[in-house]
Amino acid sequence: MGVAFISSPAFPSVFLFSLITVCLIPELTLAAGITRHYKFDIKLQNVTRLCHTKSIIAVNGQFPGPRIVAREGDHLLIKVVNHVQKNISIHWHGIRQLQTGWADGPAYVTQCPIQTGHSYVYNFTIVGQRGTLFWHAHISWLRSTVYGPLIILPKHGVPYPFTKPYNEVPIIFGEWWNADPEAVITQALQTGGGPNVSDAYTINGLPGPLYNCSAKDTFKLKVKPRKTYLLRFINAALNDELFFSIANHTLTVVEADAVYVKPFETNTLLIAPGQTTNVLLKTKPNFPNATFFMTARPYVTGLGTFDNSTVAGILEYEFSSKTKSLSSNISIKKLPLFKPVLPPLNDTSFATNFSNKLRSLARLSSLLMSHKKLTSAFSSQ
Ligand SMILES: *[C@@H]1O[C@H](CO)[C@@H](O)[C@H](O)[C@H]1NC(C)=O
Ligand SMILES: *[C@@H]1O[C@H](CO)[C@@H](O)[C@H](O)[C@H]1NC(C)=O
Ligand SMILES: *[C@@H]1O[C@H](CO)[C@@H](O)[C@H](O)[C@H]1NC(C)=O
Ligand SMILES: *[C@@H]1O[C@H](CO)[C@@H](O)[C@H](O)[C@H]1NC(C)=O
Ligand SMILES: *[C@@H]1O[C@H](CO)[C@@H](O)[C@H](O)[C@H]1NC(C)=O
Ligand SMILES: *[C@@H]1O[C@H](CO)[C@@H](O)[C@H](O)[C@H]1NC(C)=O
Ligand SMILES: *[C@@H]1O[C@H](CO)[C@@H](O)[C@H](O)[C@H]1NC(C)=O
Ligand SMILES: *[C@@H]1O[C@H](CO)[C@@H](O)[C@H](O)[C@H]1NC(C)=O
Ligand SMILES: *[C@@H]1O[C@H](CO)[C@@H](O)[C@H](O)[C@H]1NC(C)=O
Ligand SMILES: *[C@@H]1O[C@H](CO)[C@@H](O)[C@H](O)[C@H]1NC(C)=O
Ligand SMILES: *[C@@H]1O[C@H](CO)[C@@H](O)[C@H](O)[C@H]1NC(C)=O
Ligand SMILES: [Cu+2]
Repeated sequence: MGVAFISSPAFPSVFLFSLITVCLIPELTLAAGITRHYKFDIKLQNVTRLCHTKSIIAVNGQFPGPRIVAREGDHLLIKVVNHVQKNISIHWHGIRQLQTGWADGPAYVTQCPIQTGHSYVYNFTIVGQRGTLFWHAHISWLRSTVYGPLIILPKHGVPYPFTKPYNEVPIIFGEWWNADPEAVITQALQTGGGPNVSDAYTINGLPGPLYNCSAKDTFKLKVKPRKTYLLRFINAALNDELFFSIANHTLTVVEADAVYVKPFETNTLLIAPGQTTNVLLKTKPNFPNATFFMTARPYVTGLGTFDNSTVAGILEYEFSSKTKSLSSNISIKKLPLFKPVLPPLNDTSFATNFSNKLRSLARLSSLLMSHKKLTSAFSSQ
């Protein structure tokens, strides 16, 4: 839209610009958000995966950690209390931190880490962002267990620019090590070799039925037919880009990194570590007498060793009460029913295609959004 102003005659463009400035600024200042308070107690927690019980560092006894939910324009005050024998800091991944750089969180970059027995209050405002982001520890490899969703809803009264979802579900990818991840990175730094790879990928902390001793730790997404679900994807894996797909279902990408994108359909997502994306899932019109696998595994082209395993979760249609008895018979034992086909681990053409599409549609959408804002500001005069 900048181009349109430049190409119009000088006087009207100056006039239009000042008019827009006049009507946009009050909008920005009046829509002040509320202050939301959270407390994060960082403690040890026993967790068992793949038949290994470990003491991990976790927030408020939860793995993955608690959800932060706020609206665009809200202020967040998050008190982080460190009860463990490690220095720690929390990064609010993707938050722009306009004029609050010290609240960003990377240890030794924007702050000294929070030491054992100490606390720190992160104080920042969410400006001009809405969608899904996440938070995680930002020192050494503590982010392997210290992470959780940061959900930013649009301002009050502002709808999503897509079908209102029936339900919203965060889907967080992570990695699980049977060993202590701190020992893994310490060893790698000492030897100079690549760090040992993870033993599993996880969906919402659960490795799923394709790993040994893991079927009971499977993420299940229970859905009703003929509904639209908003899936809030977060890749909190340490270093791996991941392909993801749900058997027999198409996904519609509507947002990436807290920026709306012009919606596009795909059977497979590619999500880089640290990236987030919102996706609509339209469920089938009739209850299919089946469950569906959703799987993720990495996209890799390098030569080093990597975790090439596959995490699976299950998409399950909820039965009506009439068929309840049948529902109890559909168990993990009867799997697999339908499995998605993911691209080969080294499918660079898919990866390039997907990233280019995402980037160009995000740019297009932000142009359209700002154009819409300007025209509505103008027509309201
Ligand atoms: C974890 O398990 C160990 C060994 O069973 C136990 O001593 C410890 O208290 C547990 N820690 C927590 C936080 O529950
Ligand atoms: C913890 O942080 C303090 C302050 O930055 C530093 O002096 C200390 O060496 C750190 N401890 C460890 C184990 O890194
Ligand atoms: C948070 O920051 C705002 C603005 O910078 C300030 O007015 C407020 O007092 C701070 N709150 C706390 C609890 O530090
Ligand atoms: C890394 O893997 C090697 C080979 O399997 C093993 O000997 C070593 O103990 C592992 N390191 C850690 C920290 O688990
Ligand atoms: C699972 O266990 C079986 C039998 O113990 C073994 O052959 C197989 O390699 C294991 N699979 C994985 C993924 O660890
Ligand atoms: C799922 O897809 C497979 C392979 O394309 C097809 O054979 C099967 O009928 C589909 N099932 C459902 C319930 O859509
Ligand atoms: C649903 O599956 C059950 C168990 O596999 C089968 O007995 C039943 O006939 C199926 N119903 C339909 C409508 O396909
Ligand atoms: C995964 O990696 C292991 C160990 O490097 C290798 O033996 C196996 O063939 C690989 N599997 C796939 C599907 O690439
Ligand atoms: C469920 O399974 C049990 C035993 O496995 C069987 O007795 C029962 O008839 C099944 N119910 C349905 C509705 O298929
Ligand atoms: C991808 O890996 C396969 C083996 O799994 C290999 O045959 C193929 O050449 C690789 N493609 C690229 C572009 O590296
Ligand atoms: C790349 O995207 C184009 C346009 O969306 C599509 O026609 C083509 O099949 C895609 N190629 C791959 C390898 O996915
Ligand atoms: Cu981060």
